Amino acid sequence: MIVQSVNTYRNDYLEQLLSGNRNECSRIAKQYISENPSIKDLYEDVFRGALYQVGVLWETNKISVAKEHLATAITEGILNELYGNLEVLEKQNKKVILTCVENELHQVGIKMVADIFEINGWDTYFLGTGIPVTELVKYIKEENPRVLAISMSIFFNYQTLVRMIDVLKQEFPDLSIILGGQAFLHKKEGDFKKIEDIKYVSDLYELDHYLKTI
Ligand code: B12
Repeated sequence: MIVQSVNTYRNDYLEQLLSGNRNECSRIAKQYISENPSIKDLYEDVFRGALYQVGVLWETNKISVAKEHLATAITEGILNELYGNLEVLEKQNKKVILTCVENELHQVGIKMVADIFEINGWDTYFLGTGIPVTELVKYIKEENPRVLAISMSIFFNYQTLVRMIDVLKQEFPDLSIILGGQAFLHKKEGDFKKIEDIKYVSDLYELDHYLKTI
């Protein structure tokens, strides 16, 4: 039973993020979890919701770039802090590598994705941003993962993603690749024609379902 509403949590969290109060943000996150022990809800409703708000405030010049950086850094710090307390299901003996399309700098979402794999008993290899595809290919050969998860936030990176997928499909025809990120959120018919055969997963709830199927 959630005593406070999710909106209250999100607004409080956002307010503390913008004041740069990391301790208070951490307290809010822990209080939320004690009332509703769902990491997915915390990540989606509180963290993602607050960071999307940060994006709107930044885009409309209501907050500075410094505040946006601070908000992101605090949230990443809290993800790391919570990581040690994640309740993990039985180990699956399956590996996933997680990364972003080349040139992409947004890594918070894919970091959350890594945690959901982790909770589901997977061994996760989170590479973050800035991995050239040649290096990724080498690493996949070393680790031989069951799944490769790629995030893309900026639609501008689409052609890079297409080239990346071409290389990966040639090198690893049997590798399961999944895609996600807000570049796909407002997709219209035909936008992603060249990668239509690659599985797209919209959020952490859908990811959880997907993980029950493989
Ligand atoms: C923080 C931030 C940054 C930071 C990122 C730092 C970091 N360590 O990640 C920095 C400062 C680097 C940055 C830079 C830029 N940013 Co920025 N940024 C943001 C901000 C405020 C938050 C991003 C975030 O963490 N969101 C929260 C996460 C949890 O959400 P998410 O990524 O969508 O992830 C969720 C799902 O999509 C899904 N998911 C994501 N990936 C994957 C992958 C898989 C496999 C799966 C299953 C699911 C999945 O899971 C998550 C949970 O549900 C957003 C605002 C916003 N709306 O998000 C703008 C935003 C994304 N940025 C934007 C822009 C324009 C830029 C810049 C171009 C600005 C500039 N002029 O330089 C650059 C581009 C840099 C680059 N080459 O990538 C725009 C993008 C608009 C668009 N869609 O084209 C946004 C929306 C801001 C805005 N309103 O204008 N940014």
